[in-house]
Amino acid sequence: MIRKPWLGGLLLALLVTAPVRAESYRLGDLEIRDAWARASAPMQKNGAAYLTIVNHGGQSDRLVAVEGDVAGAAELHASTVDAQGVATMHPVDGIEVPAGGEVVLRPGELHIMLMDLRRPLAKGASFPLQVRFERAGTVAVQIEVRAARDMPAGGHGADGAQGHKAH
Ligand SMILES: [Cu+2]
Repeated sequence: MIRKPWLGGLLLALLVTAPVRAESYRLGDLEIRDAWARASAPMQKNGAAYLTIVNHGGQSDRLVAVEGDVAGAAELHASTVDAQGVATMHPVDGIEVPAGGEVVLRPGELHIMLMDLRRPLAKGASFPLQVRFERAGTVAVQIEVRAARDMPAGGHGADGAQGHKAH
C-alpha cells in the first residue's frame, strides 16, 4: 500500500532547495553569484574572496578591479602550482569573462586577494565589495564569510591562509 507518495517528493524538494545559496546579482548581461570569502584566522593579514561570473551576453567583458573597506587593498590574483607542487600566486590585470561563458574564482585558482584586512572575517558575517567590469560597470556585491571547511570539494588552495604569508 502506498501512503501519501507526494510526501516523499515534497521532502526531496525541500532537501534539494534547502542549502542556502548566496544572493545573485545582475549587472547588464553579467550575473554574479556565489560570492564568498574564507573566514580568517586570528592575526591573519590577508584574506581571499571568490565569486562566479556568468556572461549571458554576446560580448566578452573583463573583471578589472575590486574595492572594499574591509581591506587596505584588493587585488585580482591567479594561483598556479609548479611541477614540484609548490603553490604560488601573482596579480593579474583583469579576468576575462567570455561571451556566453562563465568564470569561477575559487581557492587555489583565480581569487580576489584582500590585502591588509582591517578586521577579521568572521564566519557568518558578510561585507560589501565593489566589483568593476570594463564594459558593464560597477556593482556592489555582498560577500558571505564561510568557514574554511565549507569550501567546495576539490579546492584546497593556499590563498587566504598559509600561502599568503609570503606577501
Ligand atoms: Cu592571492
